[in-house]
Amino acid sequence: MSQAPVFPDGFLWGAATAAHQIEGSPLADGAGPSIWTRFAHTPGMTLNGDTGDVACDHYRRWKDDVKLMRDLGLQAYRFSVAWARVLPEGTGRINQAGLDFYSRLVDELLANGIEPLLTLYHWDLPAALDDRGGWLNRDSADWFAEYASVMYKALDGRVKKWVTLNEPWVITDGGYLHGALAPGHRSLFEAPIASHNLMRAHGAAVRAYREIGAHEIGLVVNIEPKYAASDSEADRVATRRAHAYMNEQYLHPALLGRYPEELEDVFGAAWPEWPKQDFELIRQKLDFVGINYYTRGVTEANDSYPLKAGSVRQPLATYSETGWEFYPKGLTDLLVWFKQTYGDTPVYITENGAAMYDPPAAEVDADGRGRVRDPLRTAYLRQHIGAIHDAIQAGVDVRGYMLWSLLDNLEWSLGYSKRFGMVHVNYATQQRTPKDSAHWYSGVIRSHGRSL
Ligand code: LGS
Repeated sequence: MSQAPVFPDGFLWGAATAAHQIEGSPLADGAGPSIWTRFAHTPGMTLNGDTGDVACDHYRRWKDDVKLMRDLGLQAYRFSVAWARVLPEGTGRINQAGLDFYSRLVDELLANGIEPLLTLYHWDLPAALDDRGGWLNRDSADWFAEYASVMYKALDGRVKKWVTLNEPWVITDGGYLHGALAPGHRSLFEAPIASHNLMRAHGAAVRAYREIGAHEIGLVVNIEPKYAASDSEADRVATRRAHAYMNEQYLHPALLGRYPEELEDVFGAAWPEWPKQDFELIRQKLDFVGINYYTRGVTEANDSYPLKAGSVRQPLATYSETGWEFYPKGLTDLLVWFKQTYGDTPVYITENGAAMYDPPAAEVDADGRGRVRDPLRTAYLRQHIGAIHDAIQAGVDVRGYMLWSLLDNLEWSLGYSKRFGMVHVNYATQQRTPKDSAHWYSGVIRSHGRSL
C-alpha cells in the first residue's frame, strides 16, 4: 500500500469471543448443561481432557474484561449467549439469573462506548434439547425461535446487531459428520438433516426478529475460497464440490432460496428431497452477512470421505499453529466473489485471526509490565486487514472487523493448546497481558486503519 489506507466512516473495529470458550462456571446460577459441557466431560473427546469449567473465568471477571476492551480502544465486541443459561431446558422456563448476566454485560459495554454484537448460537446447544434429537429434530427451528424471542424482548434496543448462528458448516461437519465436535456424531445421513434444520432455525429466528426487533440481524458463515491444485478435469470438479459443500451450502439457501446442485453428488443416497416451503422459511431478508475467514483451500481430487476432495499443502507458505495456510489475498477474492454471487448485502468480518507461536509465558519488563512478542500474529492481522481494504476498494460493502479473539481461550476439542488471543491469558492465575499484537491493533483502531 503506497498511501495510507482509508476505511469508510463508521467502519467498526472490534474483537470476538464465544460463551463456552471464555465464560467458565457453566452450571452457575441455575444454568442447564450444554452439549459442550457433556462432550468435554466424556473421556477422550478433547485434547488432555480439557473442559470449559473454568476457561477464562469471564463469567466472574466480565467487568474487568470490559475494562480491558475499553483500554484497548475497541469500538465493538462480538460475544455469544449460552442458551442453557437463559433456558436451562432449552425451551419453557426462563432462568432470570442467566438472562441478567448478559443484560449486565450489555449495559457495561454500552457504558464504555462499546457496541455489542450478539451471537445467539455459538455451538452450545442445551443438553436437554439434544436429548430430544437436537438439530435432527425438525422442531429445533421452533425451539430456537422461542429462545431468540426471549433474547430480543430482553435486549433489542440495547443490542442493535444480532447474529442467528455461528458457522452452520462447522456445526454439522464437526458435530454430525466427522464427530470431532459436540455432539460427536458420525453420519453421512444426519449431516444434511442437521444443516437443513439449522437453516430453518436461522430463518425462524429472523422471522421472529421482524416481529419483535427493530435493528439488524444476520447469519455468520465460515467460508474460504477454493482454488484448483491443477488444471486437470478431476481437480476442477473436486474444487467445485468443495466450494459447494463449504461455501454455498448455507449462503445459497439463506440468500437465494436453494441448494447448489453439487450437494447431491457429495451426499449421494443421503441427500433427501426437501419440502419446497422450507426454502421460504430459510430465505429471509438479512441486514448483513458475517464472514469468518482464516485460510484458503488449494483443492485436489482424492479419496477422502465423503467429499472426494482435499487441500494440498503449499511448500513455500507460512502455516499457523492449527495448520492453516496464511493467505490474505484469499479474503479479497472471497469478498469479491460474495458480492458477485449474492449482491449488495453488507458484510462484517466477524472473525479473523491466528494461533501463532507465542512465547510460553508473558515476560515481565523492567517496569513490571508483562509483554508477549507475537510478530507473526501482527503480520497476519496487518495483511488480512489490508486484504479487506482491497475488497472495499473493489466495491464490496464491508462494514467492520472483529478480530478472533480478544483473549486466549478454549479452542473446542483442541482444548487450551491453541492460543488465538491478542491478549495472553495465564490460566493458572487468570492474569491478562495484552500481546504486542493488541498494542498494534489499538493503534490501528485509533487511526481508523491509517497506521496499518
Ligand atoms: O475458536 C474458533 C475459531 C478458531 O478458528 C471459533 O469458535 C469458531 O467460530 C471458528 O471456527 N474458529 C476457527 N475457524 C477456523 C476454521 C478453519 C478451517 C480450516 C480447515 C482446514 C482443514
